[in-house]
Amino acid sequence: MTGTSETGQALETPFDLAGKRVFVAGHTGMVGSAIVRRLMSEDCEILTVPSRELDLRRQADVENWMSEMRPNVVFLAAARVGGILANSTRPAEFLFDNLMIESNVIHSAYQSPVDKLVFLGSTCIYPKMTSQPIREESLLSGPLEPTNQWYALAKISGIKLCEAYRLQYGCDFISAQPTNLYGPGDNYDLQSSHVLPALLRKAHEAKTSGRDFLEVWGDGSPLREFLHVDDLADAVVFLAKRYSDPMPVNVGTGKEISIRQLAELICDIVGFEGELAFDASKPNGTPRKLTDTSRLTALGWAECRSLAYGLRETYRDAFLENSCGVRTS
Ligand code: GFB
Repeated sequence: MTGTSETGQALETPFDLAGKRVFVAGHTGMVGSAIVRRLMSEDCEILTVPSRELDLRRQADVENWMSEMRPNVVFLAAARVGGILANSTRPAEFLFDNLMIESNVIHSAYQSPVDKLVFLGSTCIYPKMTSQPIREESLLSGPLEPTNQWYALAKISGIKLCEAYRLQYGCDFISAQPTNLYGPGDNYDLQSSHVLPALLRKAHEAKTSGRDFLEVWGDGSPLREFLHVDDLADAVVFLAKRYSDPMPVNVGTGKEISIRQLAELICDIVGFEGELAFDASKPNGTPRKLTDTSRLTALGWAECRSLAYGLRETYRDAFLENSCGVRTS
């Protein structure tokens, strides 16, 4: 099917992944590894490269690798990521690393040339205070949340790079904005992790060590939306095939939960019966971040796991079965 985008650009949908050489940048991370798992059911050749062999922050190396490997499709999931503490205490890394990775991969994808590129952003690109649920049109309509402004600015640049290369060179580069993610391959290091893996680990350790409280950062009031990473991977592969437009697409569940409720749910799943102890010296971050997913659902995609189901599965399969989140490689 051929159509026209909001900017008048010709669209080619559905885009066929069959027989294509598909590069997943960031394949060892939580998102990249989920995309690789999802692509295994597509009739395509998956290309990956470990970071010790290719540092995506180095322009010449990326250009050489891309011109040698000639991928037809790129999923750009490589990024410096982390939770609220890592974001606010390592601003240079979050800004510099992400800007370099995006610039190098997107520019060399244009040079190669790559037929389709899917850039993975984040819902933290949206203003701290904006109408909820958040529509894609809210981008750049107000100030960012200070705790993750560095990461957000880099991700906004990635979205704009995709848009710019589409406008100037006609590249079919799109971007998806995932809400807060969880699932296999998550980071359980308490200094750099996101809230969900941190609370799973802390609740598990509190239970096994007989402690009577679980420390929860902030006051428990912030609202967040959580999406299983395998559902995200399904959505981005869906978008690669069905979407061709400069407007980013939110990927979420459209359902929110407070941090207090999340902590209670995790305690229930883990079987920890102690009290919640809120640490107000830690930041709350953005008060609410619920995505409007109507652009994605109008295309025909539906998220499948409930949070309670996905959390049980993650605790059992990704945490307990995997040395309680301790990475062995
Ligand atoms: O997941 P998180 O680190 O990041 O924190 P954001 C979410 C909320 O959970 C904050 C609270 O209000 C935290 O204070 N929280 C409670 C905890 N206990 C804990 C804990 O033990 N560890 C952590 N980490 N948080 C991230 C951005 O924002 O969202 C990233 O920093 C990214 O850049 C990601 O965009 C999607 O949800 O606030």
